[in-house]
Amino acid sequence: MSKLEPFAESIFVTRPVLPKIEEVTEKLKDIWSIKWLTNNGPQHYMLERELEKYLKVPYLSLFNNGTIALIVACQSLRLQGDVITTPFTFAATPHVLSWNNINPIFCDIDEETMNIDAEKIESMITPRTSAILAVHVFGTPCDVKKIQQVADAYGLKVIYDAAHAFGVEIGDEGIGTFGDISMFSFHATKLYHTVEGGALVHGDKNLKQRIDLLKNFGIKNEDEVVMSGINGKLDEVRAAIGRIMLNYVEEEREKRRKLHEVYNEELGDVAGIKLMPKCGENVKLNYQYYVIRVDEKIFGKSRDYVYDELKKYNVHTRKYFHPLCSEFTCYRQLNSASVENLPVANVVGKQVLSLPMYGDLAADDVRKICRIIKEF
Ligand code: T4K
Repeated sequence: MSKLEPFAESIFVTRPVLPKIEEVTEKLKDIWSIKWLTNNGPQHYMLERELEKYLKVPYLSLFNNGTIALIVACQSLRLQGDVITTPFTFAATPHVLSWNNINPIFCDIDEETMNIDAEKIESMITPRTSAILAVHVFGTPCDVKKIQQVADAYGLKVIYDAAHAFGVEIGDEGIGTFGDISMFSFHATKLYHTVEGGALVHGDKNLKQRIDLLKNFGIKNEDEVVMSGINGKLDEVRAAIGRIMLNYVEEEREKRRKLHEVYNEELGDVAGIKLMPKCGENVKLNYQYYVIRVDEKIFGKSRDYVYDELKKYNVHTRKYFHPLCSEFTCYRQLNSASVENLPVANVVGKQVLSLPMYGDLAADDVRKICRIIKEF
């Protein structure tokens, strides 16, 4: 260990943004006064409209979490057979496919963006392929143009897992306007949250009707159940918290942008540490995560060494996304899960490390974390 002292209190990879408690109790009074707790109440209705505006999308349906939302997205587009996706993502992404009896087909990732390699998708398409499920990993937009071109050429649907990409824009367009459907997660660890929650967004009015039926057991009215749905509803308390949280999101984004700058300054010239990809000036990012890649050959220490040693300083980083989904016991027998098929993902998965990133983190603490890393 170096001369630097461990942090007195644990520094986690992230901390949730919390609204003032008085604001929450104020909103709770509204809910209490009308005794409407869930099932399409006024908070739910208003949050849907407010989020449509904020995310610049035509239609939005709220959900109780992002995973159920993504399961419903597959159902709403009647996907079947195989869906091409990335192994470099959270477990939820391939799991929603297998929960729909769809086979995930893993495609390798781009070395720079860590998103699905759009150039490789075409070679994975077979007559069984029904869609592409791509992820805007760490909020970096996928190559949406190329993905749409491939999808159009083969008549495939495109779903974006935009769990990390709340508020990201390309040009002036919300990230949720690309593909057939996008999913946002509003989990407590996200830039914007409703404690637990999520949403599907798209541009098709009929699809909204179908999605809203699917998330409410398929109940059309008191006399008719028209499809086999699920309970994906977001309750009024969390919808109310979501409405409050919308007032916090820009301030939080700006705080994180500044912390990104501090990390970039401190780690920018460290040999063997690769920073997050640079996006073009037309991309508005959300700075939700700060992720580095440790190249052991150049840095001299492995990612796992950095992770373990930082813990001794009370800094709790995360290896998002290790293991790769293709390494999970439930998927590793798939042909597409082989290391030969996923050479880039298998290297990146051993290098990535998510460093602490949340608005309340002090810039001096970021500098100290970087000094610790540099001393390794
Ligand atoms: N697709 C993608 C690409 C995703 O990343 C995710 C979720 C989904 C789909 C599914 O969306 P949801 O169904 O979750 O809406 C966390 C989140 O639980 C998960 O939402 C997220 N991705 C994933 C990347 O991260 P864990 O297991 O790493 O979280 P956990 O509990 O270890 O929390 C991380 C750190 O945050 C803790 O060390 C401390 C801090 N924390 C966490 C919680 C929950 C707090 O300070 N307070 C808290 O309340 O999965």
